[in-house]
Amino acid sequence: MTTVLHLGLGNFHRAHQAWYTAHAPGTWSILGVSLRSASVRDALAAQGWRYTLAIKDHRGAHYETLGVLRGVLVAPESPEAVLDAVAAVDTACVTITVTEKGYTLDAEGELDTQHPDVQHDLQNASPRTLVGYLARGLARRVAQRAPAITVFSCDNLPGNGRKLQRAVARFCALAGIEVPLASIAAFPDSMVDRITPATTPALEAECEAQASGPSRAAVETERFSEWVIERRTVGTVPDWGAVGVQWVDDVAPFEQRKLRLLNGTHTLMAHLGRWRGHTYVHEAIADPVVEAAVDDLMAEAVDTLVGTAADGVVAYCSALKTRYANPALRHALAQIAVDSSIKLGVRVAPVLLERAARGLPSPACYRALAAWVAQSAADIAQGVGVADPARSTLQAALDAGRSRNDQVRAAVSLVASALDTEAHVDNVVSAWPAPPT
Ligand code: CS2
Repeated sequence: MTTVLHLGLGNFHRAHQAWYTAHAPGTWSILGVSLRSASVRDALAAQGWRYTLAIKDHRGAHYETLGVLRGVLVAPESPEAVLDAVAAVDTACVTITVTEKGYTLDAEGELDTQHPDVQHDLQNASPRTLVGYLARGLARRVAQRAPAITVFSCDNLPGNGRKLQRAVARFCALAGIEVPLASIAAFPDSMVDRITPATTPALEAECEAQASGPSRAAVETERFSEWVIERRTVGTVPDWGAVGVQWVDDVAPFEQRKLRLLNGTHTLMAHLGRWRGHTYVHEAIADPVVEAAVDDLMAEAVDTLVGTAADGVVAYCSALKTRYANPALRHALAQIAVDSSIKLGVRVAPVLLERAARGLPSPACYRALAAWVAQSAADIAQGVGVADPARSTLQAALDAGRSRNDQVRAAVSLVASALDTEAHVDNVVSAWPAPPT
């Protein structure tokens, strides 16, 4: 048995990398680590770590039971076991899905040394952050003379593997941990794609009624799936290529296309869609106002794609809209809206800034930013609040007593400091969404 250690056992992992690993040739199993809560571990433990994946498209649903997990560790309960797992000879490679904020990076994409959890981890042997676990776990791996491993970053960040490697190296330097990082681990970049809503009681009830496998912690996803990984590995890794993974020399064009077209329009819909009274993606894309805004943002993003990234982009955009319209998935806009101050910084701001540098106007990018500020202000005014790492700053920025210009200036500076110049602020204010009728 050969183990893939996975850090961040959310739905996306269970729909994506776990599916590829379950279908890869050979006998692979996954040891999952939840970095925060015990709830998924508890649900999965009660059913022998098996779970149902409901794969859905316009034609209907197909239920698959995945038995690839062999256990789950909850990091806050057993940090030592997690460090041991990073170091274990049996651990062939590591995959990671911890969301953008889990990388604890600053606006420049470097380790955020001011982050309270990073500061905690620099001083303490029991980590709280992904970077702390990797740095201390890899040090243990070196001490045990275990072979080098590949760490696959699978989150929506440009240059995700490289960023993680730099963050771990910086952490080691600051913590005085001596790890020859380049010889103990490889950190390839990767682009991952599969739309995966959060689990709901309705999905569990549906699986209970329709599927033959267990129903708790079931995951629903679309049929479409893509994983493009930089060909830069050490040690043993599953033959994911046999089940559809593309190994390439440069992931950047794939990740740029996906982040700017899919994720950018997702974040736009998350705010403009809710502003217009919608709850789910398939409802938002059926609204002509939202659809037009999506088309415009795609067109602005397409202008920034060059070389391989631009290949087949018209078909790519049209396939995206079919995926959004998938009526079988209940993909909540509120789920996508989470952490928007970070997401906009990698999904929309680069398009806007590249276009501005070329003297091109970007009304659709401004519309996306305006929809975010407007809907976030509405959420705060209604007492719903915003789920965002910059929550307190954002709440203060969007205080109802401030002028719209001041609100926008303070909010967009959280996304990228280059956006708080007056020209951008005025353009965002002018792109304010019309009140829903
Ligand atoms: C979404 C992504 O929640 C979000 O921010 O944009 O999770 C998106 O569904 C995936 O990247 C699709 O691969």
